Amino acid sequence: LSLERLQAAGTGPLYVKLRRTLEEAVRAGTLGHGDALPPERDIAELAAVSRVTVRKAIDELVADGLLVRRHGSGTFVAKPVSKVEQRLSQLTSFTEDMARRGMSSRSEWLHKGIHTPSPDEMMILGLAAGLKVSRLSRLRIADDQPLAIENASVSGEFLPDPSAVTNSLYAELERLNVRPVRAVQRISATNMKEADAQLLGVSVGAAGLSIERISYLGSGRAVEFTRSLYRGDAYDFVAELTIGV
Ligand code: 16G
Repeated sequence: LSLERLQAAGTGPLYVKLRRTLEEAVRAGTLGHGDALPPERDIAELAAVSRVTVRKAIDELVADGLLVRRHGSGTFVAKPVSKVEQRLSQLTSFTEDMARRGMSSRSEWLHKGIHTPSPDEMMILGLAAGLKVSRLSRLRIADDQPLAIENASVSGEFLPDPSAVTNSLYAELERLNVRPVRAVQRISATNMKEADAQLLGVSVGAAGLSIERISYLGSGRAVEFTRSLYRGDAYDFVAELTIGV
């Protein structure tokens, strides 16, 4: 980043030239993926431009997804994410999905506990009065890339001890003979709020997919009610369609 670089960056307003210079630095590897950008004040001084110009150039690169702004820690070069393509017709677990792709998966636990159910959980899981619910919240990571935040609620009748789930929830449900065989999933668009963006390593306001899954046993009883937030830049959900009559 220097005055000379900026002058060599073609024509147009200063912030556009600065944006091009920063893009070029990432392309050339001078700024590596995950690297922190120098403070705006330093960039302004190096390139001999105003802080308003720096802010504008950075804002555009954040909107493009090349840079990520994290509150309290600065601006970073985004890590490119490899997209996951997931079929919408199969009831699989995250662990299985990733293993099938040859990727390693792990969870960073945010919460595991037994609770008195909320009215939503009570209704959706069809809980009898007095029954508890096991809640499991975690950040799901594949090949060191955070992909989703999942908040699962499972009827206490089927999963009395959430601490028994160390990695795969479905593997534990299978062991307990209550692995779901059918699920209904709802996907909607959302923008990331600060706390979630921080966990997923994306900018506040980045595109996300909010996914709700309710899964059932063969008997029709609901086992799991999971609300997840997936990175919009990391997932393609693919459904096969057949002609309807
Ligand atoms: C998937 C499911 C989630 C389920 C989890 C179990 C979606 C949107 N969600 O991530 O509902 O709880 O798999 O994964 O697909 P696990 O067995 O690896 O813990």
